[in-house]
Amino acid sequence: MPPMQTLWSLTTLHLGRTVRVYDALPSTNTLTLELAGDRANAGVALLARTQSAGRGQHGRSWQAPPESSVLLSVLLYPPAELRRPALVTGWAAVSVCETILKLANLQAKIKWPNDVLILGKKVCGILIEQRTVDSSLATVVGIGLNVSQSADMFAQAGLPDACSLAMMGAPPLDYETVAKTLLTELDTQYDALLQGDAHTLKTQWKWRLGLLGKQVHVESVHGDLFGRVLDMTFTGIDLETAPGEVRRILPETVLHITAT
Ligand code: BT5
Repeated sequence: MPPMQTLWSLTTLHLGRTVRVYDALPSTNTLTLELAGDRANAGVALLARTQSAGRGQHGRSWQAPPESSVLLSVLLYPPAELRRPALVTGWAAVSVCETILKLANLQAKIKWPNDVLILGKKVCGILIEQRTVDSSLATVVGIGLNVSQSADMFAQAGLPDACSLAMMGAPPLDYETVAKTLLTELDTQYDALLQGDAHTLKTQWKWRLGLLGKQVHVESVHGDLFGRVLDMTFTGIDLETAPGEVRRILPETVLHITAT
């Protein structure tokens, strides 16, 4: 176990009551997954100043210079009705967007399934990993949110489509302040879900995705589909593929959706 630098204790309800802050980790998600075997760790959050092996999906890497970003993972054991990856990702993405609005007064958009963009550039990526522990599903929510990198830093890293809050005109922010605000937002939104209110999150998620009524190209594990988005929920996307013909698509089968 790498040496821990600090321990925070936020006055939240479900997550972030314990935040382990590390100077350096290979990956906050990897260490959080190791903690998932013990349910006493429910709600714990891990924050790193820097990662040596930050991970994206499908073996891709996440790059961030030290102290430039929020590099955060949270461990939860959601009840059965809150386990769907689409919902968990939507909850994290909406919480990131609301945090950005609060701290930087910027409107971010969600790019299906797990990116948050400002003016078309990626400011945040989300990595959800789930493991069965006894009979419950441990869910690790990893969030990388760029705070202070410059355009030059992204160009040098070969990431021309990335941005940070600073680049988009946010006031000076440090990654610790952003992490605390984000954890509080995640907690508030999670509490609403536990109280049975998934409607508010769904409405925010749909608006931030911006796909309702649009003609889209859906790339799914079953192949490509084209049509107009009639509705979106965490359990299905209704796509009008021809006049009067509506297909319901499982969100977890969808790799990308792009407006055409
Ligand atoms: C993601 O994957 O976007 C999820 C990234 C999750 C990172 C967090 S950091 C804390 C926690 N611990 C971890 O080890 N991971 C999580 P994906 O959709 O596969 O996107 C990865 C791609 O985003 C890379 O291949 C690059 O093209 C790009 N990328 C890498 N670093 C970036 C950055 N800082 N900002 C924007 N894009 C980046």
